[in-house]
Amino acid sequence: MSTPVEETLVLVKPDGVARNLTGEILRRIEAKGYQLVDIRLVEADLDLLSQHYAEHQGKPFYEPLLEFMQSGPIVAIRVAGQRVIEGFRSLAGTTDPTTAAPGTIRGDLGRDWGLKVQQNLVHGSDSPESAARELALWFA
Ligand code: RTP
Ligand code: MG
Repeated sequence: MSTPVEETLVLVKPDGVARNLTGEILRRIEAKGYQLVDIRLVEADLDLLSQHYAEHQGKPFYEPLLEFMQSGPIVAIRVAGQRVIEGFRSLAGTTDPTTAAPGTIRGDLGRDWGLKVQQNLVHGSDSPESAARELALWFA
């Protein structure tokens, strides 16, 4: 039995775009062997972001998170491959960039900037259900 190809949504968040790390992040995705299927530069509005982050509504970091995600352009990427959803989460590293493992995107390239929200360079869908929902939002 073969492993089916799946798709995930990767976002290079405004901090990653502003720091000119989009190429480095794409390089890591391609070097891992995943396929770039579609890519676009997006200025996300409140409507898109509140749908994207619906699960976090009411949490203390929710408002700063939406503000941060509106602070500049985002690169949205549709990425395909076998087990790419968990594979990209592994490439990204854990949420807090200060302690994310070296070798990961967040661990190698991210840090705490003393701001109200973790600016951690990338987003990756966390399940097949999230991936389908988020890809429909960002690639409508
Ligand atoms: P993402 O959804 O962006 O891929 O990140 P994640 O699964 O690792 O983290 P999640 O828990 O879904 O949180 C979404 C984003 O909110 C920001 N955050 N800041 N305490 C904080 O300052 C804090 N907690 C979460 C991060 O940007 C995180 O990626
Ligand atoms: Mg998440």
